[in-house]
Amino acid sequence: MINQEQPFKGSDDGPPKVLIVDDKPSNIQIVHHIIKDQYQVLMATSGKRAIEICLEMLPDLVLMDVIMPELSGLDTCKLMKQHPELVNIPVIFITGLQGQHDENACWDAGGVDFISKPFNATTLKNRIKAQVTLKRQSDLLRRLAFLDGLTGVKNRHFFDQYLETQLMLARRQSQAICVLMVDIDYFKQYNDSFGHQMGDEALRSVAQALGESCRRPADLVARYGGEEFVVVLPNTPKNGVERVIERIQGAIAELDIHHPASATGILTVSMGGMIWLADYQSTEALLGEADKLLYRAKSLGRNRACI
Ligand code: GH3
Ligand code: MG
Ligand code: MG
Ligand code: MG
Repeated sequence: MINQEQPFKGSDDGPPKVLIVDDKPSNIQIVHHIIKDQYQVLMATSGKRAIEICLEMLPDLVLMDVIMPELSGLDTCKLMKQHPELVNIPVIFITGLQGQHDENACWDAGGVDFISKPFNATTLKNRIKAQVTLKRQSDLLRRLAFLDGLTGVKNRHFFDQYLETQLMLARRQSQAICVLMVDIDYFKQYNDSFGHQMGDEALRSVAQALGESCRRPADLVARYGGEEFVVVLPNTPKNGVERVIERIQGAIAELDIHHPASATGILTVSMGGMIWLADYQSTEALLGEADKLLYRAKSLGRNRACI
């Protein structure tokens, strides 16, 4: 399961964020003192609070005490591994427990490393560094794997997973969800008139205009293929969809891309938007309906939206 950006969120600007979780504040202070110069340090004295901070701050690493009242470190880690947004955050256990059985329990809970107390500060720093480096590299790869190279918006692969997740959420919460197909009008002729490089430039501009028109964190713009984009608007009823469509049309008009084959003289798009309220079926069915509506917008003369 994924969430736009989200498993892929986790910014790499600024020093990496490390969350220290321990029910004893004095233990937190010891580790804090060792790592505070290299990392942005976050702290939690309970498993519950740790999860809240993880969701809010998306740390690059968690240093987790094992024995804590209420939610243990092991259970906190297990909860993180079940959470789509937190599953990729590595957890290193730091504990006074020594037995093989205790170590195994940490691996089983989903930990990536296990450090016994008392620990050597240099070893601790290096083991943290190894995991944080790995995390940043895999974040980067995940981001690249889900981006369209030409336009910089998300690619089809990401869209497929995102739509699946959002449909599930919408179904569970009985919310409306809209999928909007956006296709550039007479784009073959645009390429024929101005060449592929200008065509690519126009695709990038359209992608940017779409991104600026979809403002909620859960809204997604992706390149579906060729000169076709797709927009997902979770929890958006019809009037909200109409507003987004108007913004898209405004933003594309504002690009003011000269296009002789277009009736208006500038590049335009046609859109087909399918809104589902309760009768959710498959993602394929939803896309099929949106595609039919796009086709209708084309046959009615282009530069319009059918929803
Ligand atoms: P319609 O208004 O019916 O959508 O007509 P159209 O010409 O836009 O549609 P058609 O499907 O006939 O052609 C799509 C064109 O989009 C074909 C190709 O020239 C162009 N295209 C697709 N992908 C790319 C790309 O990555 N870069 C460039 N420059 N052009 C592309
Ligand atoms: Mg403890
Ligand atoms: Mg087209
Ligand atoms: Mg097309």
